[in-house]
Amino acid sequence: MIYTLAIGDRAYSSWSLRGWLLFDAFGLPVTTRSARLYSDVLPALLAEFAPARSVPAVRMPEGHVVADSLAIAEELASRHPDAGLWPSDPKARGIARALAAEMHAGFVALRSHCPMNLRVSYADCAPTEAVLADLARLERVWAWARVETGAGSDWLCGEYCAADAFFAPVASRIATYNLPLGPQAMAYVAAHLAHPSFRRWRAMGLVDGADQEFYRRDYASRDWPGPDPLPARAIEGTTAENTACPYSGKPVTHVLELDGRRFGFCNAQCRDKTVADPEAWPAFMALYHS
Ligand SMILES: N[C@@H](CCC(=O)N[C@@H](CS)C(=O)NCC(=O)O)C(=O)O
Repeated sequence: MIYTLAIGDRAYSSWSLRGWLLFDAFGLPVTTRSARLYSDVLPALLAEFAPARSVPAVRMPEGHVVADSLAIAEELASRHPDAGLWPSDPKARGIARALAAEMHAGFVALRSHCPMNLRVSYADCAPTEAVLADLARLERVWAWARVETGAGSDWLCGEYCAADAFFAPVASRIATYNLPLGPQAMAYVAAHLAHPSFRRWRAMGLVDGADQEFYRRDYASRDWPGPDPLPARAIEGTTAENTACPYSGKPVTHVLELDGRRFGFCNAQCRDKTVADPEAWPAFMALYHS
């Protein structure tokens, strides 16, 4: 089954992040096509995914398009019942669906005051009363889900499920804008920032294109509260321990340095996303530990 997913900028498009997590976090292979928000490229891409009006949108193996993150979640869950998009327990499943639906429809004040921006980390964003009310509602439904489902893990309904994927961009906003929540909710945010798929998406988002002016804010900044990346850096030349790219197997053209060792990749994008967060990439880490 070959799925093709249309997305916007990885650093900024929160709905695209949800759509992509519905594949990557559940082991479903997907090819992505991306276009910058607020550019002519996005309408051109969407024209190929007609009648979609927004990203994410998926071209199904049969050739038709399914757009909208919630529809994509339901369709993938129906097609891949063993992938775990929804919990198998009926009660937990109903709660997970309710959480995803509320996320899909709500939290408007939080979403508009704190647009997703994975490239920055602010010390404060002067949240309004409406934003604080959204945060209180998040804490309430997250705690409710844990109590009702008996979830003892990092995630709201047991194993990581589509409801968690729907909250990943909100977790990133809480981190980016340093929003105030209690310890249980902050532990949930930390779990998102450390999730392997989230780290992969953010690593790509840090390097795929210029900053978008629309998302710039003048708040004071602080360090990103997620896991610190290993200290890799891009360097010139093609000399490396490996001759084949760990991702494609093609010849090395771009190199990074980590711990005084040099590793090569077949293009700048693969090298740069690895520099951004080496541990996000299992094939690179296998090479690093070899
Ligand atoms: N309800 C949609 C919302 C999708 C959405 O608003 N996507 C934004 C990017 S994050 C978009 O495509 N914006 C471009 C546009 O509306 O022209 C979903 O759940 O997928």
